[in-house]
This record gives sequence, C-alpha cells and structure tokens, in this order.
Amino acid sequence: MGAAGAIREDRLWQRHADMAKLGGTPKGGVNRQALSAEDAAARNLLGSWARARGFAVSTDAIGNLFVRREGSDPKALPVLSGSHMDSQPTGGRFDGMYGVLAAFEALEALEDAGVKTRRPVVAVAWTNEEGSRFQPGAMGSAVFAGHYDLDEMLQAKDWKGAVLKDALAETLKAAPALMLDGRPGFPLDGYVEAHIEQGPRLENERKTIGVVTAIQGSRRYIVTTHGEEAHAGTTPRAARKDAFAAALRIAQAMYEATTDKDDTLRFTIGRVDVAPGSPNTVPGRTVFTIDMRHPEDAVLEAHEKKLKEIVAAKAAPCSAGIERVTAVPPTIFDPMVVDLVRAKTNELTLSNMDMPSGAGHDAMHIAHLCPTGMIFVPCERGISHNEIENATPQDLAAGARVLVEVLVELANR
Ligand code: HGY
Ligand code: MN
Ligand code: MN
Repeated sequence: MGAAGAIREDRLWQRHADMAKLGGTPKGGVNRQALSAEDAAARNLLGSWARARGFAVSTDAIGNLFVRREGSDPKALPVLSGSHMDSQPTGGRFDGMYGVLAAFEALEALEDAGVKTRRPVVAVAWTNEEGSRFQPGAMGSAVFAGHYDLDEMLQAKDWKGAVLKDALAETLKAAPALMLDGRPGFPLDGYVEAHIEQGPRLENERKTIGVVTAIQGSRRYIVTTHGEEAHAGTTPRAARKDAFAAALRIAQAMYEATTDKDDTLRFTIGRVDVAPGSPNTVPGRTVFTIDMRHPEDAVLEAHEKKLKEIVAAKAAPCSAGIERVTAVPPTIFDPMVVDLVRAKTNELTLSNMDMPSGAGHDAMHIAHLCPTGMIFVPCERGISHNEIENATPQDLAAGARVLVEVLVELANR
C-alpha cells in the first residue's frame, strides 16, 4: 500500500506538538476556542504547511478552512476529510486536531508516494465544532450542510456578548485565505473523519481502530429563571424570589428524571451563570445549559417533554423558560464507507471493532450530503474534554494509514 506506507508517524506527532503550543495550557492541554487568536494562529500554521506543499488553501463565509490537493479530473466532485481545530476551554491536544492533521498527513503521504487520484482530496477544518464559546456547536459543518442559517449564526454571541461575525472577521484578517464566494457549501463525493474515541472502549478491548457505525442523537437547551434581586441580609425567605434556588429545584428534578436504569441517556449541565453574581444579593436571574444525548430520537423527544414539564412545575415563585438550541438526530453512517474502513483496516492487519460514537462530530451534518464515515483511535483511559487527554504516536499513525487508503479508494471510484 503506497500511500499508507508513506504516512510518517514522527511528522504527524510533531505537528500535534506544534499545534498544541497554540493555546497550550500548563497541564499540557489546549484552550483554543473558536475564532480566538489561538484559533487564527492554528489556521495560519496549517495554511503555511499546506502552501509549502503547493496545496490550495481557501475558506468560506463561516470560516471553514479547506486544503485542496488536485486530482486528475478537475470536474470530479472532491472527497473531503477533516475535523475541527477549536477546543474546549480546558481541552486536549487531540480532540478535533487529530482529524485535521490526519487528513493533512494523508495529503502529504499521497504527494510523497506519488499517488494520483481522480478526484481532488480536500482536508478541512470546520469552524466552531465545540460550541463552548459560541453556541450551537458543529456550526461550520452545519452551515456548510445547509442545516443552520449563515446569517443567523453570524449573529451568535459568546458569553461575554462578543458577536460571531466580528470574531470571524478578526480571525480571517489574522489568518487570510482565498474566500470561496457565495454561501458555504459545495457538492462533494465523500467524507471521512478521523477522531480519538473520547471513550474507553478501544483501550479496554485492546483494539487499535474503531470502525464507526453511527453517532447518537444530541439536543442542547438553555434554561433561564427570573426572580427578584434583593438584600441578602434583610429579605425573609418567604419574601424571596431567588432565581438560583429555582434553578436548583429545576436541575435536581431534571437529574432525577434523566436517571435511566441502563445508564444510556446522557444529561449534562455544563454551565451556570448567576446574576448579578454578588455574594450579598439574592440572585435575580440564572441561566444554565443542558446537553442531552441518546442513540434513539424518541427517547430524547420523551425526555424533552419531561424537561419542559419540570420547568413549569418547579419555577414558582420565580418564572422560568427552556429554549431548545439544537436537536441533531442520530446519524447512521453509509454502509459502503463503514465496510471500506473495516476492509482497509483489515488489509493493514490492524485490530478493530465496529462501534457507535457517543460524542458528536462534524460528520453528523456532512453525512446528509454524501457517503460519510469515521475512524476512531484510542485515547488514554478514554479521557477527553480534559487537559490530560492523551494518545500514542503509533495509534495516531495507524488511523492515518487507514484514512489515506480509504481516501484513495473513494477518490478513485
Ligand atoms: O460535544 C461533543 O460531543 C463534541 O466533542 N464537541
Ligand atoms: Mn471533537
Ligand atoms: Mn470535543
């Protein structure tokens, strides 16, 4: 296998180390949030590597970054591979970045091995997959797929009130690239995303490659409670409209309502903002986020109803509302791509297992446009969204070898 043989473990590992310096944190993780200066620096670094290899670098109106290696048939629809470079505030150096660097390593291996493909092969870094600074997440791929409206996303605000449109303009100014005209999105023939598993299964079962079959459904909400600011010393409990106490009642009831016996439903309150945030003022307003996931949409639908009932029942004497921010149904990957990932993995004699993804990925949107699949590699103790996230150079390179062989097959079909 020419292309797989040209994948270089040392080069791929070094690129991760170079990228990890951008937004690097004391514990060895990264804080490279979407459309931050660190994100711009990562875009520039990838762009400089790409230009050095003669690949075309372009971006679209939501900031998705594309690195294109031409094929022999300029009219053929491209095959894409990539992930995201933005991270959680206390993120790891592999989540997302591995998919972008494995795709770039595949382009380099094709060059080094002199492997021609009929279709262009394009490495992509999707904008704002994490959705921790600006909601919703997987924004760049969702706009590209036509699932979210570009103008609406440009008006998104981060927790400090910064508008996405302005942050994007600053990022594209700091990391210039040829702007593709018109609304984001172009026809493509296939998409494959490599990613660390972000769970313990591959490591526990001693497998090198995860042949990803599906992604579970996910929904995000914002709950706001409104009370009345009052003096902490003089206001009797009976007279209070404590917005945090209301949020607590609602949250507690939600945790109970989403505790299923087989521990399949995922319910997370990741962020709580209490206003005015003064120790001696009774909170007048509380905002908290909900992230809820399950392999079956009907279960999410049923629990959404319960969440709404709880908000109505537990708010008094405050008022409260729940707003759904996103609802992404479960994704089933194209069997042709899943079988191809498994076949190439077996040809490379790498241990593997079929598995669904608990984490969300850009592939959940792109799967609506073309045959799509994913390749997982293990991460240490399955830890992710944590600065101690870790993987091995050998596993990262193994995933890149499978990726490049799958891309060759798709780009020549
Ligand atoms: O939240 C997720 O599943 C992804 O890691 N952003
Ligand atoms: Mn990710
Ligand atoms: Mn993530």
